[in-house]
Amino acid sequence: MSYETIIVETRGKVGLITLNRPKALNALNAQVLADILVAAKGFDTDPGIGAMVITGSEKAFAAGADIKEMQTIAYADAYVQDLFVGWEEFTRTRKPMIAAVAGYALGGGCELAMMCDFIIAADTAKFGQPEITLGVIPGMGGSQRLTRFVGKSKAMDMCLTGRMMDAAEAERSGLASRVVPAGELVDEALKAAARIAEFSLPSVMMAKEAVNRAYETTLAEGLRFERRLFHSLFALDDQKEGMAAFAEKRKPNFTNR
Ligand code: CO8
Repeated sequence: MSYETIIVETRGKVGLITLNRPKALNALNAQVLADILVAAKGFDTDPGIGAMVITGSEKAFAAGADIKEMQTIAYADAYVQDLFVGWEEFTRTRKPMIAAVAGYALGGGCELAMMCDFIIAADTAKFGQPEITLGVIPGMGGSQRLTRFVGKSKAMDMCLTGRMMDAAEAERSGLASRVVPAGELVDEALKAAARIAEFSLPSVMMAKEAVNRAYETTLAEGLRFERRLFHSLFALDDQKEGMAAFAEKRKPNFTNR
């Protein structure tokens, strides 16, 4: 499979997607969406892959939706085509997806990072929702996901002033799970993904599903959902293996069954 706008590699059990439109600071156009969806779906259905990483360049994770592609779109077309709805498919990826962010993650770039399961930021990362400076607002979840990540006050600040948040502030406010030196970003993200990929895939996928449910439901419903998933894990060989390995003081040999 050849891609126009991304580089796709596997590192052991980890799928790595690197945005590759350097001249446009990895701005997200229709081709980037098409390429990312094919790559992510391919990894999601590949039994040899346990987790994924998506990253950009040193200068930019992604500087937003492609402004030049967007600027002439008519309202009727935006509405009828449900502009950007395709990105929802990316969020249906079932295996863990880590965003490894260096440099600019602006607008759609910040939104793409937030669509991933967690964000590891380089100390050079800059997050922002600058759409207001273009006469629009976030269009792919920024006003909703950023608010859930960092709370109303900071989300309002970001969406209304269009200011950027540096890596330290992003970690402090819960947007990034950790900050690492820029030169170690991809290795650190790959290491985290490789660790996840060593665990039992069904339990990893259920953990992701359970945490995501916290965003969509009440606490009582979420707790019931978690408990049912937890119970169902006792039907797996991997639960028996994981607990036997602990008792026998050895490494578990998970079979994803
Ligand atoms: N779209 C298209 N081209 C871009 C974009 C973009 N978002 N960002 C940068 N580029 C291009 C520039 O036009 C320039 O191209 P050229 O050399 O042909 O002029 C090249 O990338 C390099 O950029 P700069 O020369 O501007 O580089 P600087 O280092 O001077 O500045 C910045 C870097 C600060 C990141 C600056 O490029 C910038 O402000 N970019 C725009 C950021 C922005 O406003 N992003 C929000 C876009 S709107 C949006 O994302 C709506 C979200 C809706 C949902 C999206 C779903 C994915």
